[in-house]
Amino acid sequence: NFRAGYKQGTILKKLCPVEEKALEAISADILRPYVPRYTGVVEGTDGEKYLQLEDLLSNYTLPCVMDIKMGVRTYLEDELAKAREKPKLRKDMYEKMIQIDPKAPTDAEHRAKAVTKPRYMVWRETISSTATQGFRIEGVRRGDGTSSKDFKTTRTREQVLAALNSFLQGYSHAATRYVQQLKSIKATLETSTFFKTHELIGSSLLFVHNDTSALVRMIDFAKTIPLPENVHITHRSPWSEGTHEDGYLLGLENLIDLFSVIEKN
Ligand code: 4IP
Ligand code: ADP
Ligand code: MN
Repeated sequence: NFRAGYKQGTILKKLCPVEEKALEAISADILRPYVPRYTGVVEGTDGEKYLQLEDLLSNYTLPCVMDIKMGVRTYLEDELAKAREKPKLRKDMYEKMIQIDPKAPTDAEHRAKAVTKPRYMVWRETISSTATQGFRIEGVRRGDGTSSKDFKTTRTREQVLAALNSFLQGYSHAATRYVQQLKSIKATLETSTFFKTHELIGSSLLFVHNDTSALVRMIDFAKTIPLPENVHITHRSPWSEGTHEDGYLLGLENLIDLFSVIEKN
């Protein structure tokens, strides 16, 4: 999905029209400083189209990196409707499910050796912190170059706090900077036209730090879509089908709270 950019300080991400539209809208919104700079569509050496984005890691050698997926819901309402009309059975998702918990599928799902996408996505949301806290840790890369995606069952506040503490271990300056930047992001979201008019599904916050600096940026707008006309969301209330609520602010507030706890220790 990603390749090295042609220009120093940029990377290329495989073009997705939904994400292209979102990045264009963000370029004209007050959210712009909190998103990697977007400098248009370019063709890769493979002939495919790519979004040219600021490389958030270009000023760092061996940075610590953490991807946190935001929101209480990770699939589009559209995907739910499609799965109901024309259920598509996913063997790959069944396999991912039993690798984590062999008892998770129902008897019928075991017989089919397959599950639908919403079924898998909802299950992932409930075994992680997504459903209750509005975010989940997707992966981290540590300063020693090792990385881990082993957070699928990191669910409770205590478990998340332990994982965040471990990410920040040895970088005592970073927690304060993260708290400050998350608070600016929250304040900006609360007045952003883009945020008012879109639901943000499957979008992440990317945390990057080393010994001397730390940054947080909003990334991944492949499932960030305009809200239907006359639909307004709080980004905080629980979701039920038709509301389009995404839980982004709920997750952001919980994250600010957790980083504040770490900052004070
Ligand atoms: C993945 O599940 C992630 O949720 C992907 O989202 C999602 O892609 C995949 O759906 C799903 O299989 P695991 O993380 O448990 O492996 P992301 O790319 O944001 O991490 P979408 O396209 O929904 O974002 P499929 O349908 O692409 O397999
Ligand atoms: P996908 O839609 O394939 O999930 P994302 O946009 O979520 O892609 O990015 C996946 C990973 O790539 C992130 O977790 C991060 O580590 C890295 N990444 C994404 N955007 C950038 C960027 N602008 N600069 C540096 N790394 C990035
Ligand atoms: Mn992603």
